[in-house]
Amino acid sequence: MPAIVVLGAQWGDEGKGKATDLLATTDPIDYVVRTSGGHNAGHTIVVNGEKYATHLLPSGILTPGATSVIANGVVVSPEALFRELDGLVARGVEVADLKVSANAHVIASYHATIDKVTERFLGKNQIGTTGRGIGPAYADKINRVGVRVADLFDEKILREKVDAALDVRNHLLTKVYNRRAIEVDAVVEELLSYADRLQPMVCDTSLLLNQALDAGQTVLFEGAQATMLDVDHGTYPFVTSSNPVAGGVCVGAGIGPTRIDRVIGVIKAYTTRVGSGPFPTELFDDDGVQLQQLGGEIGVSTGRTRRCGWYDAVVARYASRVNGLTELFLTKLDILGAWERIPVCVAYEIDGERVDEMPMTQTEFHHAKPVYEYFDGWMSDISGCRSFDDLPANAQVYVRALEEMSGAKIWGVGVGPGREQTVVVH
Ligand code: 2SA
Ligand code: GDP
Ligand code: MG
Repeated sequence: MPAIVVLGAQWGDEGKGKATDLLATTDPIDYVVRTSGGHNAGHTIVVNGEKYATHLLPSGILTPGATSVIANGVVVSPEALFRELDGLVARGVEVADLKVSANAHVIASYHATIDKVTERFLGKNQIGTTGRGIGPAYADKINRVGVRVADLFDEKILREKVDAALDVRNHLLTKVYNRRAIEVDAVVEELLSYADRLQPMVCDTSLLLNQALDAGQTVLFEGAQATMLDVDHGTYPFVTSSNPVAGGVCVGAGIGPTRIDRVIGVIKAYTTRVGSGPFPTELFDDDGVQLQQLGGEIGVSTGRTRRCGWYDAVVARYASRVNGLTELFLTKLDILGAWERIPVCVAYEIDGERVDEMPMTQTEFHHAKPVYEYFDGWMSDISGCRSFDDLPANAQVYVRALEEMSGAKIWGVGVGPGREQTVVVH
């Protein structure tokens, strides 16, 4: 199976890091690749009880023998990149080989400044971004005034590009937001300070990955954020500024769609979301608080509390459809061991009508009320289960029911954060 995509099927934090790590340690993987987003991601991996978090780096950085790749679709903060690498090295981790695309766009500190100022300006309409400068960096890219990794190696070109980018930004900052202008010299100096260390990692990652696939090597594309945060297919405008869906992998890595063999959607046995935006199954009662606490639902990058709700099969079916999922990996089933009765959203009621698929407009989605079906809980600790047959009968029924209503086969179930706490279903 040469090309495998792992992506988020809900609003993020489904356990993509764990799924990637699991795949990379059970089968030999040659490359682990990030294709979208930046250091707004937070992927947790637990190995032998030790917890690691990756943000900009692919989780594969912890897998000996695999080369990690940050491909063209990613927005790269060199400061965050080296901080993360140094943090892992300081913990004694032997970091894998890392390649960075010459075409990836660069996040400078002013992007984070603009991100935060814009959020403050939006007030109650704010997106709830991670404040990492992701949106402003993608905006520069689309406005064709972005700085790319390759530009860091030619000071003259770098200065021209920063100058062009700040032209518009400074007008907005000084005239609309009433802030000080950002100085070209300071940005150029900041970015140049990373150039020497970055240069040996930089290459044409599209060529590298296509050659690897031609040679029959295995490439794992690790998603960041998730389907419902996709700028085209998510709950716009409450989304991130990239395409975390499967189609985004081709654009973000420079490979063709015919290359991809498996698309695995990672999905929690319940739902969480960080930041603003609609969330039909969100709970505002004790169940929500309990899911948040038992599930340890706190943002890996920003430490924000995640909003919690029941499993939403409409979202799951939508994710299966827009990503062409071949499989689902269901995580955190163990967390549901505390409930006697588990609701699952099977459809929505929108303005008095039952709707079985994701509604066409955001207005309808904002009005969607969950229609629940109820399942008997198993009221036990399943974190020690290692095969499907080990799971209590009610947990097996729950998994099979979710599979039936979610549009893709479930190949694995997470019963704890550890690499080994997994049940393979098929
Ligand atoms: P941004 O910063 O422009 O990408 O924010 C836009 C929206 O995307 C959401 N977003 C995320 N949602 C879940 N997890 C993310 N990563 C971190 C984690 C989040 C954290 O793994 O925990 O630490 O808070 C992530 N990154 C972006 C964001 O909440 C906005 O709704
Ligand atoms: P990602 O962004 O999709 O990689 O997910 P995060 O790392 O942000 O959040 C997922 C959290 O769930 C992490 O703390 C994981 O260690 C944890 N996790 C993943 N799978 C399981 C599971 O099956 N059970 C439990 N209890 N925790 C899990
Ligand atoms: Mg996360």
